[in-house]
Amino acid sequence: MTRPFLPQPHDKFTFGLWTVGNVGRDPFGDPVRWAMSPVEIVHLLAEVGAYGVNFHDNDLAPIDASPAERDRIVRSFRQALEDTGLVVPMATTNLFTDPAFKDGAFTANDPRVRAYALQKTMQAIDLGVELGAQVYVFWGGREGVETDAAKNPVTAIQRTREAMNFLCEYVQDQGYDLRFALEAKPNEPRGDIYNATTGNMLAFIATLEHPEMVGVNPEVAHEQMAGLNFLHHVAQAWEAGKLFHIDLNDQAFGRYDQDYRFGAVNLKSAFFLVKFLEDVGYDGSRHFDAHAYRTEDREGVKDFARGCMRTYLILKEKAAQWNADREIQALLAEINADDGSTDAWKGAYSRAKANALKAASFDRQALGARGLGYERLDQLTVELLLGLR
Ligand code: GCO
Ligand code: MN
Ligand code: MN
Repeated sequence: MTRPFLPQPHDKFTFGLWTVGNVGRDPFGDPVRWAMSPVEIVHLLAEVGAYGVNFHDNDLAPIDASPAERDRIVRSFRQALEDTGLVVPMATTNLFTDPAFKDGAFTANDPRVRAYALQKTMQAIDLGVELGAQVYVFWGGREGVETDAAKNPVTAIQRTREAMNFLCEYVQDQGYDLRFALEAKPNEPRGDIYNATTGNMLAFIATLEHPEMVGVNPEVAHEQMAGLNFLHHVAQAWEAGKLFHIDLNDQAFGRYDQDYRFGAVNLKSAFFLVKFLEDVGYDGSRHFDAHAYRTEDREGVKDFARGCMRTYLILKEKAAQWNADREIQALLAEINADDGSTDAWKGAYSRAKANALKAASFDRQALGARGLGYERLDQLTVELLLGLR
């Protein structure tokens, strides 16, 4: 059980500056850890074996940094990347911390805030691309409301579309090789956030002027906090060719935004998620958007980061074991057995097929009486996860 499960570059494990750099502030308590500089964070991530580091514009340079200060910070960050070999696959904009964004950014009622948000995003895109990012994440942190008296939700959708169309054109105009990934979240920090689920985002993307440039960045905790099945959202995104990025963490249903270590709460869901990503051959970043418990010091933060990657790799091995397990596969074959008796009605519609199907007879009672063996299948899965197979 002490096998290393060492992360490799091809695993594409990434962390945000804001994740391992989280100082443990919460609505009730002050920071419990010293803030690390971006350079220190890069070295910590290299030490634990991560492949890449992502950032919000203001994780790197404070919002009020002078141009000279900003250049100095970017230079030292770039040097740290060179020294460690870490890459920057993704970047994003902080459109939620500053009080200017208290009513949202692209959906704010004040047109000056909306213009400022576009300006800030273009500058952050420039910075991200400069450091190598190929995916740009949009998480609508404060794009929402506490009261629907404040804003018509249709207006919010239209404003978001206008902003995304503008920014897609900006990227094309600059000749950047960059794709956008929209990240849904149902609530927190706003009472309700627009485009609350990955499914909402997928429907929204189809209404954009350059839908091919835009995909999603689903996050485990975000669907789970709404009581939804995260895997099903990821699967829909994948099937639509829109899984551009993924945020891995964990979360108990009905709680505050917990951002726990990957696999810390819902191990079985984490297993099926890893199995899905590996089975379909998802080759984007596995980004851990989580942070260490507030109880942890610097060593505990490393334990947290190593734990995220280690759990992923263990589950990946379990997935391979599941796929190779004779009993499980035999059950699956039985469950999916097809005696060919319905072949004549399969596939695309034709009037002849429809008429033949309408005339066919089925033994409804036999269909209903058949046991499917899912109890056994699930128990085998549980025992495999518990190390008994
Ligand atoms: C959250 C979000 C953020 C975003 C980040 C990158 O719940 O706060 O998950 O961590 O992922 O802003 O876009
Ligand atoms: Mn989150
Ligand atoms: Mn996230």
